[in-house]
Amino acid sequence: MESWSPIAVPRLPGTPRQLRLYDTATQSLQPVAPGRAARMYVCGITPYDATHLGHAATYLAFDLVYRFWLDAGHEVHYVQNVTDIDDPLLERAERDQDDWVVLAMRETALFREDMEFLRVLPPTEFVGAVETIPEIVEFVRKLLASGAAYRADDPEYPDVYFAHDATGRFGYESNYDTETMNALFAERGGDPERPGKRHPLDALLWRMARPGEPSWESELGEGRPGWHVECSAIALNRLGIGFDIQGGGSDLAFPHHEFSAAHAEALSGDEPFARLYVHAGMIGLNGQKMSKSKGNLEFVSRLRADGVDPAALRLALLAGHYRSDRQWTADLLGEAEQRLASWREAAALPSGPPARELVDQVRDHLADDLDTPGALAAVDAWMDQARTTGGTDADAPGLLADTVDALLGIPLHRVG
Ligand code: 5CA
Ligand code: ZN
Repeated sequence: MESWSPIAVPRLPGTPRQLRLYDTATQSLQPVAPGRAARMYVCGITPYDATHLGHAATYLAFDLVYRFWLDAGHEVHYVQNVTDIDDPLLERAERDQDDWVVLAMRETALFREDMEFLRVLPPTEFVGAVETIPEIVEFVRKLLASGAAYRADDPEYPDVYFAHDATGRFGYESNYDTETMNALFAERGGDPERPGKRHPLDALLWRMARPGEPSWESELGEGRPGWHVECSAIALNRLGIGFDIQGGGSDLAFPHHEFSAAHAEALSGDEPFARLYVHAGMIGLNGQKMSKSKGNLEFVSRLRADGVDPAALRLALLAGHYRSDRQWTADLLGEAEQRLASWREAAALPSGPPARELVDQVRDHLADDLDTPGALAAVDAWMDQARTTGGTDADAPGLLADTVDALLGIPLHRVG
């Protein structure tokens, strides 16, 4: 499907660094994309409601990876999906007496606007589940043929399931023990109790058509895809096995990323699906994880309608480390607005202290598992110096502005 509009990213002087990120599978910091091409897959939205600040924070984290890679001169191939057919979408459409296709189109359009507003760079490919059904069918067909998948023992609905242990290394990505896996599987869209499965942890690949549900004709029988296989097929077919980063929020570490990896590894006979599994922390509101099901939400579109400056919103979300679970508060936005005003003041000065070192300091912080609090503090320090002792470097304010624009996506010269 259509992505959103690209934006120009300034080029910076100096030498880029090697990015290191925390990898959930090895539970350690790992170098990222050592080669020239860099390939990333980030799990996209399920478009049944508007983009909230939790989604925004997660996409901002991977936007920083993208920006870091551009700075390092990589050729970036970034794929993001849209889960435009799945149970939560159908349930919301039913609840609101809405057409599920219209709901998905409307919320996806709003998401694009929200991403543009936040100056998130568009993925090179933005791909819906519905438009890839033929790919998914072929993927499932091959898994069935290889014995990694099987039909449920249910003559009425012989749904296709993935034998979770088909690769012999199930659990390597999330590192959870069996008890935790069982609990999270049940909590996050799994169906452990479904009769006819060979094992409670086996995951749905193809759901045969039920009366009243949308379905597609296929070699597998009329039906619709399961969730994990969607990301597995979209990523594998566009990025190939062993791409650099599989990303998303930490709520996707299990079962979603575990199964996406297992499906693709079983299909290709190769491993790993992704070199690194990178997870952003959960944003909460009023003491709980922000989630559509709990209804404790702050929407990007709402703040947009209130006239909030997108640069301030970015700064507010980047003030915390991407991996830490954190709470959203109005104070965060207030602090970010103040910080932005002082940065803009400095960028408008006719001269300042030399800023070449600052560029490298910001790069160093970001290279260290996207340490945005460190990067923001480095910019603050330059700012203080510019204001108190001043400086004679006439290029410095412009370089400062280019640095925060290119690496953090924060325009200091007001746009729009
Ligand atoms: N469509 C699937 C992924 S294939 C999905 O999880 N969609 S979603 O709309 O529920 O979430 C979109 C992205 O936002 C995912 O990466 C998810 O991990 C992330 N996310 C959801 N809630 C939060 C939150 N409260 N804080 C941070 N990230 C979140
Ligand atoms: Zn996904």
